[in-house]
Amino acid sequence: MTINKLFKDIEEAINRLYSYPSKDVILIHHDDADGLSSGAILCKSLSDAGYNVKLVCIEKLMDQVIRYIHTTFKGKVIFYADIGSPHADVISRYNNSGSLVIILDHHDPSEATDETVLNINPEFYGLEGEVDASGSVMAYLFSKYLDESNISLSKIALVGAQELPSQGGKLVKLVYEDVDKVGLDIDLKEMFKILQILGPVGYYEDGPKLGVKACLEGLTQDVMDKYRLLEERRRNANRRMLAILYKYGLRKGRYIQWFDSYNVYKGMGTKVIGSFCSYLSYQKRLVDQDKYIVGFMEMPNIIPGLMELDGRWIKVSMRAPEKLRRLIESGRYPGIVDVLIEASEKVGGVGDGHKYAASAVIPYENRDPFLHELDNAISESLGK
Ligand SMILES: [Mn+2]
Repeated sequence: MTINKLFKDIEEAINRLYSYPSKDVILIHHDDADGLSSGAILCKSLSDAGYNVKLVCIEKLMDQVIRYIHTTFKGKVIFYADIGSPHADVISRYNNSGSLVIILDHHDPSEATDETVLNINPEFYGLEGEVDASGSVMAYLFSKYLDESNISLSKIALVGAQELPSQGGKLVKLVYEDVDKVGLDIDLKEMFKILQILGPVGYYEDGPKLGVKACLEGLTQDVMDKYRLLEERRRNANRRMLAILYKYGLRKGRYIQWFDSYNVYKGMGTKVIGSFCSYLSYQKRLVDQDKYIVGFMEMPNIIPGLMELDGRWIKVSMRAPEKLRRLIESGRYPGIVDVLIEASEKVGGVGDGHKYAASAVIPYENRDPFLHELDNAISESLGK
C-alpha cells in the first residue's frame, strides 16, 4: 500500500460523491484546532463545488450521537473530518447503506464494514496517522483533488498540522510544497493557539463556528474578542480549581488520585478538564508521583446545533505524573487508554486516547463504580 493508492482512493471517493443523488452534506468535524481547520477546508471546497453544507462540531462521538446522525440524515452525504475513523465499525452499523459516508481522519482506524462507508486514513497506506498527516491535511488532499484551485486552502491545512510532533511527515511535506507555490500570509502558531481556545473552551457558545470563520476570513475583531474572553475565563477557572486542590487535596485510591471539578468549568467544553489534568501532572507538590491522575467534569447534555443527549453524562480525563509516565513507557505500568477503556465500558461509558493521555464519557450516576473498576483494572494489569 502506497501514497499513490491513497490518491486513487481519494479520486474514487470523489467519483462516488459526484454520482450520489443528494447535494446535501452534513459535515461532522472535531472541536480542536485540527478539527476546525478540517471543517473550514471541507466547508469551503464543498460549498464551492455546489453542495449545501451543514457543519456540526463534535467533541466526542458517542454511540447515540452516531445513531442519531445516521437516522436523521439518511440519504444525504455525511462527512467526518479529524474524527470518525476509530468508530468506522459503529458508523457502518448505523449507516447500513443509508447515506454516502466519507471519513477523512488520521486517528487509529477501525475497519468499515459497509461499502457506503469510505474510511480514508493514512494508516491504511503504510503511513503513520499521528506523524504523516493531521485531519486537516487529509481534508486538504481531498479538496485539492476535488478542484485544483483549492490549493489556496493549503495554509489552513498547515494550521491543523501544528498539532503533530514534527512538520516532517510524508503527507505534511506535500502540503508545504503547495504552500510554497501560493505563499503563506498567516502566523500558523498563533492561529493554532486561537483555534485551540475557540473550539474546546467555546464549544457551547458558537466558538467552533467562529474558529471556522477565522480560518476562512482571518482574525477579525469578533474572533479576537471572543478568544480573549474565553482565554481569561478558562485561566480564572484553572486558578480556582488549583486553589481548591491546594486546600483539600486529591482523593486517593490504591493506584489512582482523583478530583471532581463540579461546576468550576461550567459552560466550557469538556476538553478543559484534560488540559488541567495535564498541567496537574507537573505539579509535584500536589500529586503523588506513583498514582494515575483522574479528573471529572459534568457534561452539558446537548450537542450544539444537533441534538440533546439521552441521560446525564460525566467526562473523565486521565493523565500520569512524570515518574509514572516513565513506568508506563518501560511497560511496568499499564498504558492509560487500556485501563480507562476497560473501566468505562464496564459502567456503560466509552473512552479513547493513548498511553499517556486519555478520556472517557460515563453515565453520571456511575462515577464511584467507575473509580472502583479503574483501580481494579490497574491492579489486575499489574498482577498485584
Ligand atoms: Mn487531529
